[in-house]
Amino acid sequence: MNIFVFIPTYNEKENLEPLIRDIMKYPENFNILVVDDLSPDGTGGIADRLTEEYSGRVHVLHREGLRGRGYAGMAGFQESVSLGADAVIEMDADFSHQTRYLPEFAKSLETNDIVIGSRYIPGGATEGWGWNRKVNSWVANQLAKRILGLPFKDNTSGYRGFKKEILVNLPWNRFISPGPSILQEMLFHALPKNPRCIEIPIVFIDRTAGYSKISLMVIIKWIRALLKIRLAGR
Ligand SMILES: Nc1nc2c(ncn2[C@@H]2O[C@H](COP(=O)(O)OP(=O)(O)OP(=O)(O)O)[C@@H](O)[C@H]2O)c(=O)[nH]1
Ligand SMILES: [Mg+2]
Repeated sequence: MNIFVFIPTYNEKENLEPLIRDIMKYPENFNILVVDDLSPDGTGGIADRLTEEYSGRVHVLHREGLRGRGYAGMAGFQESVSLGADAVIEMDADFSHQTRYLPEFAKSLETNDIVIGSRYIPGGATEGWGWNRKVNSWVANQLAKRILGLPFKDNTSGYRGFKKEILVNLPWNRFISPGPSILQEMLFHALPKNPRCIEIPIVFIDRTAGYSKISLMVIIKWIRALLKIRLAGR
């Protein structure tokens, strides 16, 4: 199976090179697509250099115009499929999502359509979070469940895999998420077709380099976006 690891980046200059080198240690069928939104810190240039070094296995898309985790997601999944992916695993660039789980994701994708790296099933955990981050995450998970009816133990994880068949059938042209609500929007639109889903435990480690792009404004916009997704319906 041809796997693409899709990594959205915005100002991740400390993280991207070690992350790509780490993933390149996995078997040849693991490819990478970086989607960078013209990061002012030069992350895009680092991606370009590694694209040449690992020619054919590492790819980069430089997005122009409005930046956003949601826009990057729409571009990243569709571009991965056009580059020949049979399945796409998305992960953050900040090492919160450990690469050691990639083989298990790939294996689970052989018999499942959607694989979610879950912090909230036995064996899963978060490391390095204070109580406020834990409460925020719990509330976010509840909102995703109640507003959109998402059924997972971890509805806000950004470490997940999708089979190509799911991705090509999503109504991308109706997607409305500029930001992180794309994580929930994808599940909302994928679930009615009864995909085979599994959650696998992951230990999420708080980032040690770079900075989080999540702010109070991002959270408020995320909740508004969930409501809009629900109102727009399927
Ligand atoms: N292309 C692109 N990537 C983004 C954008 N915003 C965030 N990202 C990337 O999306 C991933 C998740 O962003 P983070 O800031 O780590 O947010 P998070 O992981 O939800 O929150 P933290 O746990 O606080 O780090 C990282 O790889 C970011 O670089 C954006 O506007 N465009
Ligand atoms: Mg992060």
